[in-house]
Amino acid sequence: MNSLALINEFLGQPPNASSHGYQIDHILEFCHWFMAALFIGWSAFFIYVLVRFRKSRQPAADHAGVRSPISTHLEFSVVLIEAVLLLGFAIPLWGKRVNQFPPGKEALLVHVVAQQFSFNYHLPGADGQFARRDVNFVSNSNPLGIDPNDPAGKDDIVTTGELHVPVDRPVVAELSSKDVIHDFFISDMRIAGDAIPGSLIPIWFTPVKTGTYEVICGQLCGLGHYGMKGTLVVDTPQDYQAWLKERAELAGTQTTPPAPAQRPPGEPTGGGTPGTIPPPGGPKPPNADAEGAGASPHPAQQLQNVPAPPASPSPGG
Ligand SMILES: [Cu+2]
Repeated sequence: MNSLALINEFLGQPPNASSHGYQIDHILEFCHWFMAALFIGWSAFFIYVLVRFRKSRQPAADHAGVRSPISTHLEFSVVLIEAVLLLGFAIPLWGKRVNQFPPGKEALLVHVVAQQFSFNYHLPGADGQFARRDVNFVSNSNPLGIDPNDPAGKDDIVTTGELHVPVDRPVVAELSSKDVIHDFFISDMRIAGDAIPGSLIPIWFTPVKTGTYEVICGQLCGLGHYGMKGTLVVDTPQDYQAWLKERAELAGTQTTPPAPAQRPPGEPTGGGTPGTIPPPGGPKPPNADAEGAGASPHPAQQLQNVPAPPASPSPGG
């Protein structure tokens, strides 16, 4: 890091790895030096006043007060410097971040869907088309609710926790949330954005250094917030293509239906996707009653090790 970033480094700011980050670092660094100067100035003035107006030297209060215009000038220059910081640097930088998105073809678009307590990533795959998502399709094996009938979804890539992006290419991350407000924060990229249920909030950055970076949640979102971490891997273009290929192959194997999950003894082995619960009042999976009554031992038998009752009535009659 350059010699102008002493305070940022001292405060634990990791080295910048994005194309716009140095501008943020300059503002941060300047603000810290400016605040340090103000702190030293005001502290010195405070000590001077304590000594200068001590009781032994100034037994009676002076009701006229200060007549010198110096304090007005000092106050005015502080306001001026702050206005220049805000109007000259902070607002234009912010304006650039929210108004000048990279053109669609150039950028890599990824949907970031936050949930308690992880980040899911949805990439469009080779066809560049995102599949439709619907909350009704959400299950343990389909965390984003991707429509299985949408042909655009055949090559889509969904990952949880780890996202790969190529170096030197703008990334547009469209943020949303499945439950509460989270915040997608990558301090090495100098980027953060709230993920709010019901909203799609785009943010963008261009990674300029390959490496592995930490993604954290920047909003207190529940008991597991502290553990809501992910990884951003910035690859060379070759490594990125290899990762895409690997994910596509993995997705291909995942399209075959998973084997039924082993259920704890005594739990009904109904139809439907493992790990999903049929909605209350919805149609019962076939044979749920019969299997529930026949397959699991009678509760009395489990507890007291006595023979099962001779005939439990079958549901049909
Ligand atoms: Cu969170």
